[in-house]
Amino acid sequence: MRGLLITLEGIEGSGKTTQASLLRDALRSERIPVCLTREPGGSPMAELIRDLILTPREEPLAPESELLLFLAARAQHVARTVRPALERGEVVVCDRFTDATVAYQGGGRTIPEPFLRSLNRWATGGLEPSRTYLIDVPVDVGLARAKGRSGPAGPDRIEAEARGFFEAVRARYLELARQEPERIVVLRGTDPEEALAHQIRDDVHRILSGRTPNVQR
Ligand code: T5A
Repeated sequence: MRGLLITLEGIEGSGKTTQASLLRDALRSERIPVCLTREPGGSPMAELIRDLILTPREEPLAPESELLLFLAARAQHVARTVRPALERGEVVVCDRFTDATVAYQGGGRTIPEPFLRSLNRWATGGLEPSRTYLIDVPVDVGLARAKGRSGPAGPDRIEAEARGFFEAVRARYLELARQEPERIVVLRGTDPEEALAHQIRDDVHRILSGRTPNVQR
């Protein structure tokens, strides 16, 4: 595939969505074809699954069901949005992807990591990002920002988890970055938005000039 898959990860309120759209704007202004997308979601069907997962309801969602819904959304998103954009040669900027499952369902819900990795491979057909920016913030900072942003509907189903859940998610993200330092770049999410945007833009330019192909296993 000719395109490039870039993902942004981090706990709630880390600033992923802000950076994903700043990167999209920067690439667009340079006339580089770009597809900004997100998980869960990113295609009409996957957005419906997103709503199922995140909207708080009376019936609790079992962790196994939650995992399979994230994977169902991912398979649909990859098939309908990500692969077609990569085949058109676009830079795909994706707000969360496979690492989120390892961090949240692995770190947060304690589902074994090898099982999660195998499901991720199956759902994506082995597609992996060329670069991932992990925007790291202390849990208190992230949750305070997320709280400031959530509307009158209040927190979504996952945002309503206890603080310890997010500490475990953050720790697993940082562990992933230690395991894969060539792919995952850790950024300090308490830095100003513009400074972070610069670091990401410079790194993406380096990748585009070297054209690291997408990893396909
Ligand atoms: N999930 C997802 C799983 O459990 N498993 C999975 O496999 C997947 C794919 C999805 C939820 O699903 C879970 C993870 C999540 O719980 P989401 O749509 O990704 O949720 O939403 P959130 O992570 O909740 O996204 P947020 O919008 O809360 O956080 P962002 O995107 O990290 O933060 P952003 O950019 O919206 O910024 C939040 C606020 O902070 C400010 C912004 O202006 C905004 O007000 N901000 C900064 N302030 C100061 N300095 C900076 N550098 C700032 N950057 C942003």
